[in-house]
Amino acid sequence: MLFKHILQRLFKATLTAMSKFNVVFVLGGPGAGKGTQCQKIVEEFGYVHLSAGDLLRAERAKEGELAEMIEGHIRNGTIVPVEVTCQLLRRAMQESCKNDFLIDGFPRNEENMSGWQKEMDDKADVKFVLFFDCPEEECVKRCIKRGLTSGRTDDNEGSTRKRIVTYNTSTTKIIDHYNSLGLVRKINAAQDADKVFMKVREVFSQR
Ligand code: UP5
Ligand code: MG
Repeated sequence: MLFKHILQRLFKATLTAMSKFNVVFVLGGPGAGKGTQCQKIVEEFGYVHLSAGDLLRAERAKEGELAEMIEGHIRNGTIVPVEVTCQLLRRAMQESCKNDFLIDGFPRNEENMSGWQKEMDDKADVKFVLFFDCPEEECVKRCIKRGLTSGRTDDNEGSTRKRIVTYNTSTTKIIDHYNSLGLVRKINAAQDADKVFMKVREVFSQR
């Protein structure tokens, strides 16, 4: 009887684990190289890349009722309410019909993290956090350079510096939190992109 009960519990736990999404959060300052490295991870390790920023920009482009609010936050480097971002992420995850996700640029603050936990803890397992560590001035330089061609309304010095303030005041706490759980894989992002990827590859190969 006890054996049957244990088997049933084991079966149920296995089914739950199998049906959950696997998530790697990808964090780092503006221009640290999150998107660049995610593309490489997709090519080599077959994850689905979901950039929270890209999803918000796509939502803004629809010019619906959220567009103005999203644009205000992007331009000021502040953070869109989690209900909006989390819903976009969840929808994209479910529509992809895949299981392994790189979630790039989220969670950025405590509200993001608690909103994610409330909505997604029973649907997704956060395997680890890939953290691209890049000096501020290098971040600014990269974003300004990209601004020459990107068309992004936040790729200018003023918006980039505001994004850095938000990153320093809000996002670093989230990285510290996951670090205290032993979940952060820190990569030096201030080197050539291929060299950065060599370190990223080591992290994913260990899995
Ligand atoms: N580059 C990349 N790697 C390089 C290297 N090793 N050496 C030299 N150059 C390198 O790279 C940036 C630029 O640097 C590119 O030109 C690249 O070629 C070059 P990229 O890979 O794009 O860096 P990334 O870290 O992705 O920078 P990004 O600007 O996208 O980061 P942000 O975090 O600022 O932007 P994001 O799109 O995630 O968010 C934008 C805004 O959306 C936020 O400020 C916020 O207002 C809002 N947002 C939310 O509110 N909530 C969210 O959950 C997410 C976003
Ligand atoms: Mg990006």
